[in-house]
Amino acid sequence: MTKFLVTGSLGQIGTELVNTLCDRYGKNSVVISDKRVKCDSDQIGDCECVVLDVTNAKQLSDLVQKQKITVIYHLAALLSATAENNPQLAWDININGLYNILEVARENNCAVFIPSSIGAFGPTTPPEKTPQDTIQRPTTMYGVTKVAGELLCDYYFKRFGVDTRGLRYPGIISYKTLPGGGTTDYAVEIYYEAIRQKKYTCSLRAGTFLDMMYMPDAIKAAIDLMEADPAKLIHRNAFNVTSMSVDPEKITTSIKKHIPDFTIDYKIDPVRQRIADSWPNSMDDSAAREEWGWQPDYNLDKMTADMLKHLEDKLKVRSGYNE
Ligand code: AKB
Repeated sequence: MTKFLVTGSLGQIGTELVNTLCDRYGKNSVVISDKRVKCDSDQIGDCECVVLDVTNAKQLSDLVQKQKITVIYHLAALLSATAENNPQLAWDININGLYNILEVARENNCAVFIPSSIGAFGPTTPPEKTPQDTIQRPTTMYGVTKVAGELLCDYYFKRFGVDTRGLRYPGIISYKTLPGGGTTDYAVEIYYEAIRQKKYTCSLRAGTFLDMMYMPDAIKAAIDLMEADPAKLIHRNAFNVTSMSVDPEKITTSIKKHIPDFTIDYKIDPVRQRIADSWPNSMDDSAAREEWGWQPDYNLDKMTADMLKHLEDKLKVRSGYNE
């Protein structure tokens, strides 16, 4: 029987992935874990939930053996801006945590899903339509951990046969759980503030183009990759995947179609701007399309309409929003 362990389950992607896995495979097939305790939150349904610190190798190994885990979705990690403010902690969680996951997978024959990021690229990477295989010299600790993680996953597959698979996620936009400490967080906050105040002060400059993706596509990509025929996977780890390349002005234009008096102004966060300037403007995700059939369901306008509809319900504020 396939039994899933999700680490970092209370994070932005984790809260939505666990619900999808529970619906798809049954709640007895999914073990939800997070370093933070509050696992009985209604965000994560009624799947079994345990406290797990991925930097604690023994705690992790005991859990995997006791629960007879066969597939690990390893989401526990620090995001880019937080990692830049605490690089030592970022190395510990993002690299030592991943190493523990790969070791436990090797010892117990588990498959592993690992999210990499557009942060694995740097200022010398070709910024437009960034190829799957290209220069990766990131200038942030987050990026260093992502590139090292991609290489470590390739190594565990080639050397030990561990079934590692992964995606280079762009910024993920969602209405259920807020991201924490990322460079692309503005692209979530802007929708909340559009509903709450009809105005938003953005931490990144107009014209800062980055790849983004709506959460349903991010979840679909992870599950499709893990279910893909391994014989067709040439890359396995760190597939470029994207749905749209946008800047704050493009998102503003899309929001204004529903909330015409929405306005944006700018107060630049130098740490986030420096990170964003070192990342690609847009990625080429043709390898993912060719090797396992990746295709997004949402473009910017479709995502905007769905985000605003759900946030209107969630925040219960009347905004004069046009359906
Ligand atoms: C971040 O901004 O740190 C993340 C990412 C793109 O990896 N959302």
